[in-house]
Amino acid sequence: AELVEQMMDDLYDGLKEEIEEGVNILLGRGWAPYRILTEALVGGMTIVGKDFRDGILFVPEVLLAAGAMKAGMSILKPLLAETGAPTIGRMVIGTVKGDIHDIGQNLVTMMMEGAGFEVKNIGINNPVESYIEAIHEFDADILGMSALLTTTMPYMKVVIDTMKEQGIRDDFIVLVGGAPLNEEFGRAIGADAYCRDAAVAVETAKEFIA
Ligand code: B1M
Repeated sequence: AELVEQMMDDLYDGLKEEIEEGVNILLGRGWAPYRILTEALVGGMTIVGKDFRDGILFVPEVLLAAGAMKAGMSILKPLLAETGAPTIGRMVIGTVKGDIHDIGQNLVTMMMEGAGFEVKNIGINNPVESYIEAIHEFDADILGMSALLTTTMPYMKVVIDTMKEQGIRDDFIVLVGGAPLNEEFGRAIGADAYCRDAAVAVETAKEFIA
């Protein structure tokens, strides 16, 4: 627990190598990769988020914290994907136009892959055309969209409305997520479900695929 607190501080300070070291130590102690992710890394980023909101941290510091988080995640990624689960579905995921936050959707990608989904992560700042091209090209069952800003989350509705216009809305399961969303928003824009976190995204995807 002391190490986890230290790692939260290190994440706050954007110390990439210390985070990598901490992840490896916890793995050595037998911690499950998912536990390390949620308790040390996401836990640390939550504190960063609060101080960012309160004007104590600024973009450059938060970028360093994000870099440290990504370094920790990349150690855990192969371990989460290593479950050997058979492929159960195909998903395209991306952050919406105007939004460059990608840590959450990278985490969702890792967890979905670990659960046996094939995932095409199309990155950040996606206009509707990119989503639609990707779901066709990848022959996806599921479209996942992520938004972290109250100003970008309405764009999810643009994507869903465009799918409706093209008559393809019901060919895909549409899941949405990101810190400012909630269930009501998901329903209002016509998504199939809102996913609070990566674990819920996996459970929800499995339910819809079954
Ligand atoms: Co930004 N930022 N940021 N930021 N940033 C927030 C989101 C903010 C809440 C911070 C704050 O004020 N407290 C705030 C938004 C306020 C609002 O809209 N009401 C904010 C702001 C204002 C901004 C800028 C405008 C700041 C500025 O420039 N003045 C700017 C906007 C840039 C843009 O996008 N156009 C900006 C920039 C940045 C950085 C570049 C510095 C950096 C991003 C780096 C990166 O992603 N590569 C950054 C960061 C790191 C954050 C916070 C601190 C952390 C986000 C994060 O990675 N969390 C964030 C504070 C916060 O969220 N409380 C903040 C960890 C991650 C694992 O959680 O992304 O929520 P999350 O994902 C979760 C779930 O939400 C869910 O599962 C994930 C795992 O459990 N989920 C999904 C997410 N997507 C899903 C998709 C699914 C399913 C589930 O599909 C099926």
